[in-house]
Amino acid sequence: MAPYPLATAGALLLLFSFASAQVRGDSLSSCTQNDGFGRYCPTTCGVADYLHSYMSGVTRDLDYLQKELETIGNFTRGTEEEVFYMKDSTTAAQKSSPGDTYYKKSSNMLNDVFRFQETITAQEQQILDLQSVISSNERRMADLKQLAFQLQQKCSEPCKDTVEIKPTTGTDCQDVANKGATTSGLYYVKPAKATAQFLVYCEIDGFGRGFTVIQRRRDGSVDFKKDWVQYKEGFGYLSPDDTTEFWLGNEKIHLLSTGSTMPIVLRIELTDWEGNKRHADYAMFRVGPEADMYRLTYGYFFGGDAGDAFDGYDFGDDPSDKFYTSHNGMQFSTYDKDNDKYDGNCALQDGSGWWMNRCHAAHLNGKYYQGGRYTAKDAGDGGYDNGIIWATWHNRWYSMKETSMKLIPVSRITAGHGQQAGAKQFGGLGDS
Ligand SMILES: [Ca+2]
Repeated sequence: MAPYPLATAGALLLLFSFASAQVRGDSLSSCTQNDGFGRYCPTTCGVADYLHSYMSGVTRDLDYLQKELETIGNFTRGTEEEVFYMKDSTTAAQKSSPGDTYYKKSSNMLNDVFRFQETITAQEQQILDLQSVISSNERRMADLKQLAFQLQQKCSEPCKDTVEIKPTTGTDCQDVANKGATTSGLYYVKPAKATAQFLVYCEIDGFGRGFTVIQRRRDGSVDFKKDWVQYKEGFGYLSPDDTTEFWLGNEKIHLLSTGSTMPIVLRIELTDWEGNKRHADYAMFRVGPEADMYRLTYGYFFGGDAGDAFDGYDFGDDPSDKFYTSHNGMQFSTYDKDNDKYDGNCALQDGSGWWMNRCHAAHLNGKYYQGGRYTAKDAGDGGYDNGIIWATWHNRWYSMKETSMKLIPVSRITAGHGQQAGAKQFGGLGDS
């Protein structure tokens, strides 16, 4: 701050000089201007005039100088304040910043806290997941409880599933019909050679015809892949209203087809997936005894719009196709009893029991295919044509929707249609 008082002192000195000149009575305004200050001996007036001529400039300079000094002074104070602030800040920072060890410790602790937080979040998610599993299990348990409750209620009710078995009996269904039975249903029959009566479904129509049904397919509810004993004894379910699938059994079929002195007709009825119905009849149908492996024989194709598939079918693969797919004279085969004419095992390949040749053009115990059409891929293992086949109607990769095989004495087959027994034309008969 030293320059400030010095400048002030200088200015005061100059002013004092001018004042002194005036005080001595010299009029500054009347003094003749003299350029050469050293050329003449200066008078008080002359000096005063000289000084006066420079005064305003000097005053300006002094004012400027003073302002500069003031600015510098202000600036310096600001800088000092900055420095003090910085010092204070440094001190404060020094005071507030912890020692290295504590800093490390606390940051470690912070990291631990973060880790714990993460763990807790993960565990919370796990808990949520477990809770959802628990509630889903609870729902399932509630469903099961409900189901168990329903079952319990059903079981506590007395069984309503009674089957009416008609009182009339006979050697077969035609005999039953002959004795006056007029409605279809379950009847006991006892063929001539049978040692005991057994239950059959009789289809009795308005013409007094009694068909003994030996096979029924209608919805695929029964698996026809069965062994020798099962085919011998029969399987599936007999129902009084023709709503179930079954194979009556080779032994019973043998007894029914050989017990009568009257020639028997095997009627085959087929329904495809478009709703079309066709049939085929075989006269003098017989199934031999078990000793002859329930061999199938028939006298001749009696007729029917489904065609004579039992006689084989020329699939076009080989000239021998028709011969090797015929069925008359074939023994019965199951997957566990191979009586076919093939090196392999037709019944095993096709998963059924049937009068296999090498192998078949008719195969009514085949695998049930919903919708009818199927491929080698659908057939699985080996891709054999293993559906419910009647090749003279739908030759390949087509499985029937419904089939039935029924027996009736040849004398009754044309009843009610004004045709003589043995007539070969058979369009649309007997679809009851
Ligand atoms: Ca074989």
